[in-house]
Amino acid sequence: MNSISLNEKFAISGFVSIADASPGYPIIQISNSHASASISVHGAQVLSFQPKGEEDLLWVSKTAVFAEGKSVRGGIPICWPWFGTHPDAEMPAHGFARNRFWQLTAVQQDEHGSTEVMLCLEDDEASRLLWPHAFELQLRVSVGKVLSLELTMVNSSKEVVDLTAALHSYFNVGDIAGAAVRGLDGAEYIDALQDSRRFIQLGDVRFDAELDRIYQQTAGDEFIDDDLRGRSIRLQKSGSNSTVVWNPWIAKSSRMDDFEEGGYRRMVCVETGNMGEDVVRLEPDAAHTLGVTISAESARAASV
Ligand code: TA6
Repeated sequence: MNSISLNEKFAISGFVSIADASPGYPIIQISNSHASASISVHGAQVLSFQPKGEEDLLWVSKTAVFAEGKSVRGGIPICWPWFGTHPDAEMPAHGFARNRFWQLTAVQQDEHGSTEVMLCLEDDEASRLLWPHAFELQLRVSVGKVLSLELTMVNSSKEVVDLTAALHSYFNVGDIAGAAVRGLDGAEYIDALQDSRRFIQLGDVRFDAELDRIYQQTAGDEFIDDDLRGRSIRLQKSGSNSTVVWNPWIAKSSRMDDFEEGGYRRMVCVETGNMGEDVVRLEPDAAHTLGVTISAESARAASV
């Protein structure tokens, strides 16, 4: 993977350039009239999205590692073809798509001044050792006033496959004490910290300890309210009927070398996906698209 050749093929002067975060680890840097953003070709992982006049909506740990085989701690890792741990402990958590270099296939400016980036991943000998099926993944990212991601998964195999997946988004908050996730009131969730027992969400989700929940039957808009910054981040979903909310808090985050000290106070994961009972079953040659649109609005406007 060579950022020099990628630049020659895909750079757009004044809008898109590609440079290495570490040798052989290209990052796509985007700056247009609406926002700036960055996307690593490894894992097709959006790392930042900063609309003009806003602080970055995404969080990345200051001690994140940029190396093949491991997703960057933060941004929007892609969990596929399974979410969470695998029954076989030898298999990587959250699948393998986030741990590999993808192919950058297209970069363009659209008529509204947004920047579109397409990346894809197909099965190969290595992937088939982990998951014995032919597939094609395509991620379309649009960077404009809002950030849109569309992950299309194609079952190129001759078998019926069951998939779980997530756009595992880490959002930037001023301080976790003043953060809340709104839009899940009344939803049933599976609590990963209470032996996967089920509960009903009452009101907004607030944080005062480790929290790790899979909310089911959640297809509507969700909001991350950030009191300190006086803003809300709105999530509009497509192809998703489940949501994970996660904060590792002190003990769990301190056990992760790539999680900066105290970082748990400045982030919350609200993950758009097909998780828990929201399994995607694809017949041969069938496809599914999982999408999220992320935007910032002032908290006052959002509460109207
Ligand atoms: O989405 C929540 C979760 O499943 C947590 O249980 C935690 O494991 C988190 O994902 C991060 O997983 P990772 O493998 O990226 O450290």
